[in-house]
Amino acid sequence: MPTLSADPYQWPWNGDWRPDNTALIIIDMQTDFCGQGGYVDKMGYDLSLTRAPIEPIKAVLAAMRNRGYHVFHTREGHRPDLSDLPANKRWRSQQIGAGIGDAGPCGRILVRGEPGWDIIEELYPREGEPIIDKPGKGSFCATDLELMLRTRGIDNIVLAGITTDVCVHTTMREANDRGFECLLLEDCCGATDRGNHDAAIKMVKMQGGVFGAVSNSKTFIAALP
Ligand code: C5J
Repeated sequence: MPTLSADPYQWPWNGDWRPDNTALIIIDMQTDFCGQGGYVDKMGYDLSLTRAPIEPIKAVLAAMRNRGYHVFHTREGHRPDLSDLPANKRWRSQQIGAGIGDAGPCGRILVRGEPGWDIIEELYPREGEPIIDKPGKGSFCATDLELMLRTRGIDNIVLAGITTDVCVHTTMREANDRGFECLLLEDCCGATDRGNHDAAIKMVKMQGGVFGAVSNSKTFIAALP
C-alpha cells in the first residue's frame, strides 16, 4: 500500500489506509464560521481566511466520495433553550459583540436549527454521511463520534474545516489521544488569524508528529488509494 508523503512522516504510520478504515471529517463548515452575518463575521474577523479552504475541501470531498471513503461532518451549536451552553462561553461571546443565542442577521448565533448554524451549501452533507452536532470545540466531547468511528472500523482520520486553531485542533488532539492516526490537510483548514493557522500547523509537526502529520489537498488526492 503506498503511503502519503506528509510532514513529518510518511502517513499513515503503518501504511494501511483504505476506504473502509479511513474517514474524512469536515469540521464546522457552517455559515456562522465563514458566511456573511454569521458568528465570525459579527466578531469582526476576516472571512476570506475562513472561506479559503472551501475549494480545496470540495476537491478532497469529491475524490474521497468517488472512492467510497467514509465522510463525517460536524456542526458546533447549542440547543434553542441554551441548556447546553456554559455560562462562561456565553459571557465571553457577549464580550466580543457576538453573543451566542442572540439574534443576528443569520438567525440566533450558533443555535441549532438556525440558518447561520447550518453547513454551507457548497459542502452540504450527502444522504448517509453522518453529521455530528457538538456543543463544544472538540468533536468527541458530548457526542457519539467515537462510537460511530469504532463501529465502522475506522483507524485513520483526515481532518479539514474551520477553524484550524480551535475546533480542528481540539478534535485532532482528542482523536490522537484515542489512538486514531490523524492527518491534517493544511489548505483545507483556515483560522480567524493567519499566524494562528500557521502556529497550529507547526504544533502538529513537533516531536516527530505529536498529533499526527500534515499534508495538502493536491498531494493527498494524488496519493489516495
Ligand atoms: C470556534 C470553531 N472558533 N469551529 N469554533 O469558535 O473553530
